[in-house]
Order: sequence, then C-alpha cells, then structure tokens
Amino acid sequence: MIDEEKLKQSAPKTWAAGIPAVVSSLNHIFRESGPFRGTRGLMEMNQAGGFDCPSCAWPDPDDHRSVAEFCENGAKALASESTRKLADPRFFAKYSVAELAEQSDLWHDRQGRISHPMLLREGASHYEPVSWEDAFQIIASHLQALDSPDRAIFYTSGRASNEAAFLYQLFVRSYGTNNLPDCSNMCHESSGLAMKDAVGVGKGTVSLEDLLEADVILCVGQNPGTNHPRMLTTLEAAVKKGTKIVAINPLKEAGLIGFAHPQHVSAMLGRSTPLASQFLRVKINGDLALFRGIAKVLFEAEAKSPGSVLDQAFISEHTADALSYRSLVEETPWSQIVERSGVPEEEIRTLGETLRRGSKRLITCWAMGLTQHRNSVATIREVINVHLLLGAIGKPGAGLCPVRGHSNVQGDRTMGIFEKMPESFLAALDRKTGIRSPRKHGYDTVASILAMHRGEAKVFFALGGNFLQASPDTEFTGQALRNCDLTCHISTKLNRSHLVTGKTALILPCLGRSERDGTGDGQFVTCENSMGVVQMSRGILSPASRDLLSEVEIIARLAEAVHGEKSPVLWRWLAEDYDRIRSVIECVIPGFENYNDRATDPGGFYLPNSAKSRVWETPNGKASFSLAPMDAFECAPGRLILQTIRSHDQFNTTIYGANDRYRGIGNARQVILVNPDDLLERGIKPGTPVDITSFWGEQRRVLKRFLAIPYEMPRGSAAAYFPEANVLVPVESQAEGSGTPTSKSIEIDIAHSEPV
Ligand SMILES: Nc1nc2c(c(=O)[nH]1)N[C@H]1C(S)=C(S)[C@@H](COP(=O)(O)OP(=O)(O)OC[C@H]3O[C@@H](n4cnc5c(=O)[nH]c(N)nc54)[C@H](O)[C@@H]3O)O[C@H]1N2
Ligand SMILES: Nc1nc2c(c(=O)[nH]1)N[C@H]1C(S)=C(S)[C@@H](COP(=O)(O)OP(=O)(O)OC[C@H]3O[C@@H](n4cnc5c(=O)[nH]c(N)nc54)[C@H](O)[C@@H]3O)O[C@H]1N2
Ligand SMILES: [Mo]
Repeated sequence: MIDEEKLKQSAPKTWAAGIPAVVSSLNHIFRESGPFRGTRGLMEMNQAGGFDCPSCAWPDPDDHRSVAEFCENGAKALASESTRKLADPRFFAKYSVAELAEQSDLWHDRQGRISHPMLLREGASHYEPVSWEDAFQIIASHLQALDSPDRAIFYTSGRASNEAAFLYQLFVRSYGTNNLPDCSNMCHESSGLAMKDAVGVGKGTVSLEDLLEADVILCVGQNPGTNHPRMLTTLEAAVKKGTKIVAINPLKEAGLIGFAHPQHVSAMLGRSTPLASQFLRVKINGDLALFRGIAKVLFEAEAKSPGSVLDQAFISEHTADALSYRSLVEETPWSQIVERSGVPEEEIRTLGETLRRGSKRLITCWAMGLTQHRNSVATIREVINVHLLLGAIGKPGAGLCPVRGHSNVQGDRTMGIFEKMPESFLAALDRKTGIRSPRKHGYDTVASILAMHRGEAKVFFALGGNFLQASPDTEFTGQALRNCDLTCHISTKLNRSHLVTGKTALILPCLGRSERDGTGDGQFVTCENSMGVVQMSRGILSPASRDLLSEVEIIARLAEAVHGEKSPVLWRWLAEDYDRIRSVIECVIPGFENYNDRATDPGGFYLPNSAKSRVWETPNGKASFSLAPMDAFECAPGRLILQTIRSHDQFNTTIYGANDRYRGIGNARQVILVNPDDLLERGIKPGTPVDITSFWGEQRRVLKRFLAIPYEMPRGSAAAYFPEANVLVPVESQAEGSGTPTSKSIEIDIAHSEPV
C-alpha cells in the first residue's frame, strides 16, 4: 500500500556508481548474507573459476579482471540469493496462500530461500511439504493424463544454465511438445528477429575490445547505470580512448551522463567521467524516425561529396535493397522525421555529422527501449540500415550490440529454448539422442497465456522466473494460471506466481548459481554472455538448505518419472556428471566442439558468429536493408504514452528495495512519472494520487492511487515501474513479428483518485 507521507523526491543524479554504490552493495550483502558468506561470494563472483554473476548478461573482460568484478546490482542479486533466511515448511504453515498474496513483492523476497519442496493440494489453503519423489510422481501423472502433450506449457527464465536448459528442452521435446516459451519472448525477441532477417544472426556482433576501438557508440533505449552497471566501466575506458558516446533516450538517465568508478580513487574524491557527449531526448517510440533522419543526413552528405560518407564497396558487395532504401529516405520529409521522433532537425544533423566524420566504426547498443513497441522489429532494422550504409558491421570497432538481460538468456536460446527451433537443430537433436522431436511450432509467452485462458493448456511448468508478474495483463494472466490443473515452479525464492495457481501447485526449490553443486568442489555449469562468450560457473557457497536439488537433477528425475524405462535418454546418468550433458551438446549444436575442454579455459570461448565475418546467412546471402513505413505510436488526442521501466532497486520482478536513487525517487514504487506540463494541464499537483487508465479498443484497465511525480521527459509521455504497471498492458498488444508485449507503448490517461 502506498504511504503518501513516505515518498521522497530529489533532483535526478547526473552520474552513476561511485561511493554510494559501494555503500549500497555492502548494506544489502551484510543484511542478507552476513559478512563472511557475503564477502566470500563477492570475491568469487565473475572471477575465472568462480561463478557467473546471477544478475545481467554484460561480459567479463577476457583477461585482466579487477579483484572485485561486480557492481552494486550484482551484489544485490547475490545478497538476495545467498541470504541466510529460509522460507521453510514452518513459514508455509504459518501463512495461508491468501495471506501471502496480500504481501508485497519486496516482502516476498525478504522471506528467504525456499528450503523444501512444497505442495498446494486441490482446495487447500496452505502449502505443505512433500517429498521429492512424490512431487515428481504428481507432475508425471498430470502430464501422462493429458490427451495431448501440447496441453502442457514449459516456460524458462534466462538464469538457467546451458546444461539445465539443454536437458529441459530435451525432456520437453521427448515428452512431445515445442511449447517452450521463455522470458526472451518478452525481452530481446524483436532484436533476434530483426537481426536474423537482416544479417542472418540473431545475436550481437561485437566484443568488449570492439567497444574500445569504436569511434562512436550509440546507447539507445537502455539504462546501463542500473541494468548493466559494469558496462559503464567499458564506456568510461572507451571515452578515455577518444570514443564519442551518444545517448538516445526519453529520460536523462544518470548512468548515461557520467560515471564514477567505485574502485578508483577519483570516485572517492567525488569526481566522475562524463560519458554521453550528445543526448537526444527522443519521444517514446520515436527511434525509427530518428534513425531514418540519420540516414537522410548521411545520404545528403554523400550526394554532396560522393564516395566520402557511405561505404559504397560494402553496400555493393554485401547488401540488398540499398537503392530502394535511398528512395524511401529521400521521399521522407524532414517535417515528419522531426514530428515523429520529437528530436529537432539540427540535433539529428549534429549526430549525422559525428557519424560522417568518423572512420565508420560505429557500435549501437540497445535494450528494452527499442524492443517492446508495436513496431520494434522495424525500428531495430532501421538501426541496422544505418550500420549497413556505413559498412559498420563485421569489422573491428563496429557492429550491433543488443545488450541482453538475464545472465544466461542468450545461452538458453542457443540450447534450444524456443518454441520454433529450426529443422537443423531438431534433426541433430533426434540423431544424437534417439528421441523424436515434434515439428509443430509451440506457443510463445503470449500464446501460452491465451491457451491457458481458453482452457486449452492445463499444465504450466516453469524453470525459474515469475511468469505471472513478468507477463502482460496481470489479471488476465492470473486467470489463465488459475484455469490450469497444475502449476509448478522450479524456484529459489518465493514469488507471486506461487500464489496464483492452478488447482494443484508445486514449488521445487533449487540451488542458486552461487552455491556448491554436489560433493568436493562440486559440478560446474556454463553460461553464454551478451557477446557470445561461453564460460564456466562454479558455485562455492554452502547450499541454503540440505533439501535443495540442482536444476539439472530436478529435470532428470522428473524426466525419469514421466518416461519410466522407455526413454532412449539415460536421464539420471547424464545428471550425475554434467560433462556427459556437454558431450551431447557438442554433437548437436555447432560451435561447441571440445566443449568440456574449452569450458574450463580461463575466459571461456567465443561461439561462431557469421555476421562478424561478413557472411550473411540470409535467404539471398546478403545483408538486407529494410523498407518499413516510418510510423510511430500515436495516442488519441489528450492521452499519454506510458513506458514501464525498472527502478534501481529491483531485478525484474524481484524487488530489493523501494528506492530509485539515480532518478531521485525514494520510498515509493507506486508512482507515475509525468512531464510537468502534462500534470499542469490536468490540474494535478505533484505527489497527489491518481488513477491510471489504459485504453485498448473498447477495453479499459485501471490502476488506482499511484502518486503523480513531475519528471523531465518529452510531452505526452509517462513512466511507471514494472511489474506493478503490468496490470495496464493489454495481452493482445504485441510487437509485430516478434510477439513481444508492448510494455513501453501503452496508451493511458490519468485523473485524480477519489478521496479515501
Ligand atoms: N539491476 C538490474 N539489472 C538488470 C535487470 C533488472 O531488473 N535490474 N533486468 C535485466 C533484464 S532481463 C533486462 S532485459 C535488462 C533491461 O535493461 P534496460 O532496457 O536498460 O531496462 P528498462 O528499465 O526497461 O529501461 C529501458 C530504457 O529505455 C528507455 N526507453 C523507453 N522507451 C524508449 C523509446 O521508445 N526509445 C528510446 N530510445 N528509449 C526508450 C527508458 O527511458 C529506459 O532508460 O536489464 C537486465 N539487468
Ligand atoms: N511491463 C513490463 N514487463 C516486463 C518487462 C518490462 O520492461 N516491462 N521486461 C520483460 C523482460 S525484459 C523480462 S526478461 C521478463 C522477466 O521475466 P522472468 O525471468 O520470468 O522474471 P524474473 O523476475 O527474472 O524471475 C524471478 C524469479 O526467478 C527465480 N529464480 C531466481 N534465481 C533462480 C535460479 O537460479 N534458478 C531458478 N530455477 N529460479 C530462480 C526466483 O524464484 C525469482 O522469484 O519480464 C518481462 N516483463
Ligand atoms: Mo529481459
């Protein structure tokens, strides 16, 4: 519940990290894990031979790593996982599911690690402990009773290791369905699709070294100070070597403006390095127009001085549709570009000049500000268009850098977590393992919600994540889950998806990444970061409870319970030694040759990436320009466009605290940030409660009593925190092609709340 007295607002910060970040890291880690467990964890995180930070997917340097290669938010993620508190059977006996559901997401996270498998029987008010054997039998009997495997859904969140993800998809496909939705469907799906169509690879094409060699780095639609803090170390190093950074964002995020390295003396003296030398305050969803504007500047300059601006050799040898793209750009009037992007022509010209003058070593980094709109795929392709004009891909210091979210979300997709893996993968999987993978495409996240809502899917199983809170349209998704016969989660911490359930529900608690897996040094797993580097990760902390199993073991034992003796796969044998799983992977997925040897190389190994070497695995063998209409999201007159964002104190649906330090917002999450003039126009005073209504056709969705906060951003826009604001996102509102919910383009209006 909100407490209007508690909200504290101060001016947004103009640099990120520094000493406040160190203080905050230590507060979180000492409170949850204690000094010994906490310090031990921090020292091993992201070190060669240690474990991979469970937070974001930003890569570690290949060679020299600082003693503490972590950031404030990595420390918070570790604190949350390595907490000494336990949500044990006594805890679940104390609170009914209804009582737990009354509590906030922050409270849920503070209850500690789930210590024991828990069962919610049909009609029961409380979870009760259950043996692992019984838990697997319950799930197996539900799965065996379905009249088609397609009535079951198997979700994955991006923290699962390669080994767990591979075994999981093998189990799901051997059971008979491709219903493998994942968090990526809500995240970078638009990036993967746009890149695959344009350049033949759905992953980023640059390495950390490339960032240091670039002339210009564009940071578009991302807030690295909060979500990829270690990226700031790289950006700082790039700036010091002469790289220009340009930020494109409706919000002036602190981490894009300046950075104080928390481990450097200068930060202790209060000094920070300026990062972005130009900041374009684009309108929400104005990026397609903005990049078309950039292309227009480049074409104009090329016309004036032929051969000096565009990379004509690259264009003619490597690309398709350049001429049509030129006509399209020439036909687009500046007035439309300026109107739809919200950026003045001079500013776009300044950026175009910066790009023209450089040696075409351009890198564009982007995240959710580009991927979660209706026209996201077209927008990202427009970014790629600009790269193709400059030949800025597949050479040192240049390329595309979608900055991934979850630490292994990219690896999970490589391992086959996808509802429509290509035939080449399925055929290799079948050949190696002796299973027969289904070929019919499965449901993605939104299709899964709709299928459960219609009552067609009856079992929901999740490898990690918090499906209810992460998904759009919370009420609708809640009903979808309640329609199931069984909902079941492999989880580390309590979350709301455990509380809005099918008739029967199970929680299967697993080891976290920081924990020792097995006896002796324990087994290691591998993860793939945002730049396609595969690395080992070995947990070192003692497990939170003796009753936990690893994700791999849970999946293997479940598969055995479902398949009995009949399966060609030796599930338990594979789980006994993860080297055996990796030996299967290397025969199925290209790029993993000698996996077991190379996984333990310090710094790991790079996966092949054809676009990096200018080989285009597209139908015509070329890198293709896209020719999309230049549209932007339009609200009905008088309404606002809402984006949903992360605060500085959360990892997706896990809430660590109620502060958003860099934006100057304290003690409150149920807030909506609005341009001051839009508040004035509505007669709404700062800090007063408003009701937010979202509009979708005739449908209305409402959130009550959020505090309105004036915040500098383009007219007509607003921002609120995810997951609270997910109530407002219509389930049908998806990005074209990728199906990603449009969490950054929601048509809303606000009005004074009724007095209470
Ligand atoms: N600490 C922490 N780290 C995280 C996460 C976390 O929750 N906490 N989440 C992880 C995950 S899964 C992901 S995917 C990433 C997310 O990383 P981000 O994408 O940085 O996360 P968001 O908070 O969604 O921020 C979106 C940014 O895009 C801007 N934006 C919104 N709309 C537009 C637009 O139309 N155009 C442009 N140019 N900008 C726009 C917003 O102002 C905001 O700065 O972070 C990962 N890392
Ligand atoms: N409105 C709106 N909605 C969004 C977004 C947005 O920007 N706006 N962003 C979207 C994005 S980018 C993403 S990636 C999704 C995130 O969607 P999810 O990945 O589903 O959500 P998370 O909050 O990351 O999942 C947190 C839960 O994972 C479990 N967990 C943590 N560590 C482990 C582990 O090691 N193993 C297992 N098995 N479980 C673990 C814990 O129980 C925890 O409660 O949300 C999406 N939803
Ligand atoms: Mo994400």
